[in-house]
Amino acid sequence: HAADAHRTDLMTITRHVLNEQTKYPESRGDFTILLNHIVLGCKFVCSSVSKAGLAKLFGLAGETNIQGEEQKKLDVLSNEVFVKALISSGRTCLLVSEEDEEAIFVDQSKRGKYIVVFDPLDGSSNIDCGVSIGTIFGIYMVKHKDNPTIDDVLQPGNNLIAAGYCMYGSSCTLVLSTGSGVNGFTLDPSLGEFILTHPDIKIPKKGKIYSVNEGNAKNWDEPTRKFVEKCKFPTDGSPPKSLRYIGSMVADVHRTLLYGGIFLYPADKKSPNGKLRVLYEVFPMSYLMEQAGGQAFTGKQRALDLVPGKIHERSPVFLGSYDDVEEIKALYAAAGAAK
Ligand code: P6P
Repeated sequence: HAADAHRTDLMTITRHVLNEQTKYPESRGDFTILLNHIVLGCKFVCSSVSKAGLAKLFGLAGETNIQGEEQKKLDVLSNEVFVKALISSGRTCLLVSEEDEEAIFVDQSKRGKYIVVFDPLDGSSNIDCGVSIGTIFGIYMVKHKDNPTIDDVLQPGNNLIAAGYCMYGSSCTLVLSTGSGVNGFTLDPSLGEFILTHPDIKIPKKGKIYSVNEGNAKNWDEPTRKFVEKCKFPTDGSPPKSLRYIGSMVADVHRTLLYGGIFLYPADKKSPNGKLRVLYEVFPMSYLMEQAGGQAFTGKQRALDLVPGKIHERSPVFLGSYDDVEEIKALYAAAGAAK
């Protein structure tokens, strides 16, 4: 029976990616091995985050633990786990992490052909109050495996071959695209496996939610101000949009992907390039949005066309439902034309 098949025909993330790899007959499973090591990092973080509160209770997190060792903050610990897992996979040659000022060049003996950019624990300031946080990652192919350079990672988001995030919330959900659509997997702790729960995610063409930190409204530019005004006081007789802002990018983007709407982190007078980082926040989320039928815009151009000059560069970003992003693009175009 179909139901039984569903129960016994477990579509794990590994099996799903192996199926996708069959499209590339020459592939030797390197990507699958790389992904399995990213998944290992996500399982570790999921387990640690769910205990973070308890750890705090027992005075472990952020203070000296019973062995008198300085307990590392969770984002530092998560970063170490991801860096070690990625290097030990033997499939990477260059890593960029939100936690490390410099890019990490993998030793020749462990070098592979992939580059991974990642934020090991985005939104980590929300851990202590139990708000969902996440890991965000993007994967590029190196140009010359024997001589990876920093230029290999200063590529437009267009060149991403895969991107995803893992959200540590009421459940542990990993959302991934390898270039042919977006799929969501939920961790079954009893199996220790990510099981396909959200096949072929498509974002609604238009949404009823806008997601922005209204506390920055004083510093917004005209197009953003006008767009948010229209969300609250529509002029075409449509009902006002709802505001939902969690302040944790993975949670706000995941809700936008599933429910539709638009997520904005605009530039403002205080931060002319906005707050979010191009390589491991803007690019992976923009890639996922496009793969799910949405789009992502920087205020000046398509987000994935951006070419970063530095590995921790920031950019404004407007991403989500296709029609909603079109509206703010029109406002920026009008402002640009008006100049
Ligand atoms: P603000 C978390 O600190 C983060 O990097 C993203 O996860 C989140 O979207 C954003 O910053 C929230 O920033 O300025 O609204 O608190």
